[in-house]
Amino acid sequence: MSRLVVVSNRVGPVKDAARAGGLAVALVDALKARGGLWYGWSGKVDERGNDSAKIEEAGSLTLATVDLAPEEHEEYYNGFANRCLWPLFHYRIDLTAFDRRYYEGYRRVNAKFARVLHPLLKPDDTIWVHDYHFLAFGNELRHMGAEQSIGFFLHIPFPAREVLAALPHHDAMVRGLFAYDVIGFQTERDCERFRDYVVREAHGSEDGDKLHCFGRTVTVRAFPIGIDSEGFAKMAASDKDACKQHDKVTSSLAGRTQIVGVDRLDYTKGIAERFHAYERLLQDYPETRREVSYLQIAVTSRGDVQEYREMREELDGLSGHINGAYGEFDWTPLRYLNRPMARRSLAGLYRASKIGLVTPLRDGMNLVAKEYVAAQDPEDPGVLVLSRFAGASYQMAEAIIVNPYDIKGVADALQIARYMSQQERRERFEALMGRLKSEDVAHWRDDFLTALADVAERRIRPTVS
Ligand code: GDG
Repeated sequence: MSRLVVVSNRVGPVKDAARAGGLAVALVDALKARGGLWYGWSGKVDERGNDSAKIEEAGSLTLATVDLAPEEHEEYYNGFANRCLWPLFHYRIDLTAFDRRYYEGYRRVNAKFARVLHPLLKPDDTIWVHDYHFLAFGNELRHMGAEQSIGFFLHIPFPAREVLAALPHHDAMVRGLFAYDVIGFQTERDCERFRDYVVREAHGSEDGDKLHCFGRTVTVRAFPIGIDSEGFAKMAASDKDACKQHDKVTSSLAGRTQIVGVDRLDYTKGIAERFHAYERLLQDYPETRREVSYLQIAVTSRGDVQEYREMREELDGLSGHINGAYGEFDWTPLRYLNRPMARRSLAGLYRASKIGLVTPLRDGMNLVAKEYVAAQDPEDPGVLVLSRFAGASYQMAEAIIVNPYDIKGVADALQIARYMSQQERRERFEALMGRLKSEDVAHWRDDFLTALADVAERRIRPTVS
């Protein structure tokens, strides 16, 4: 079997992969099984922004990382990736920074990553590139003569044609993607939007799961990412820290129903709308007061981007308002925490919460929805309230599916969840959990790598544009 090379913006952790979550575990497992190289940014910003990789051996796998210079970090990471592609691909054109400097920096850094990796490659390596930080990476590698099989997986949504067209360099970007052999998306909807762009905007043609355009052919398919469902369920039910957290939360609730939300603090996650919906529940159904408790964990991310600072202020204001207006000396309606929680404790927290509230305005997949279900007690499971705009909704129809913009609709869904019978909860849980098990993270990884291997077998070596 050929060596696997994984390319992602951040590398690792390897030692503590189980603490970091399913994706790290899945990649580490595959890298260990085949012997592999994990390559990306070191997370360090260094004046010199070195042009060579730091190599570390971690058992049977190798880690290779590169530092970024301050200007590269600003233009590639904070700039084009997080202030342009992230908002645009999540339909927030209003927050998108269309700055040519960012685009040029992104291209330069993608080329630098390719230049540093190229001499480390072996002729029969299989290369798997992850996410929106590296849209241009495959094309840069091809220009350097790389002939290996290269697959790309996009973790975030692919936007509608008209939205993508707002990006000044959209055509060059999509053309660059055709350097890959397989392009994987989270959902069939993302594939449809990509095909629509290629056929109507770039005048390509489709043939099953193949797309022909720019003189090249790529395989385009949905590979919905999963979690380690069985491992997570086991952790929630029997890990010492998880059980401790579960018991602590349960006793602090004193019989109240807990609603839980867990998100990276990001404007795509719809946290403000969720706070409004919770307030609407307390308003429209006064009997819920003192009977429910909402815990929102929102860990700060990308704190040096202005839009994130503004959102934080808005959420601080809203949570203060809800607690001020509805709280009582012995009841805090909303507990809003910005500190991260250990993964094991998180599993116990999910299990102690009768309602999981996952209402992003747009999300590639959303792993929290899957973790919440996997953590439930099969005999007496909680209810998932899930946004229709999360990729996860296509695999999780037995959740209560909501429109996160419809504040009243979400409040009503919470009320339905509160009163759902145990039998209905169990039926929904069994259907959801069955699918989580068969479509877990190992399935996702193996499915993608098999698709890439199939193409490699039949492939004519691509030419560069
Ligand atoms: C991108 C896409 C796609 C959160 N708070 C804590 C904590 N978390 C963990 C969760 C979950 C992960 O972070 C978040 O994953 P999501 O899928 O919800 O969201 P993104 O970070 O936006 O991820 C997304 C994903 O890539 C994978 O393809 O699903 O659509 O946007 O695992 O549990 N973990 C711990 N403490 C916390 O406080 N330990």
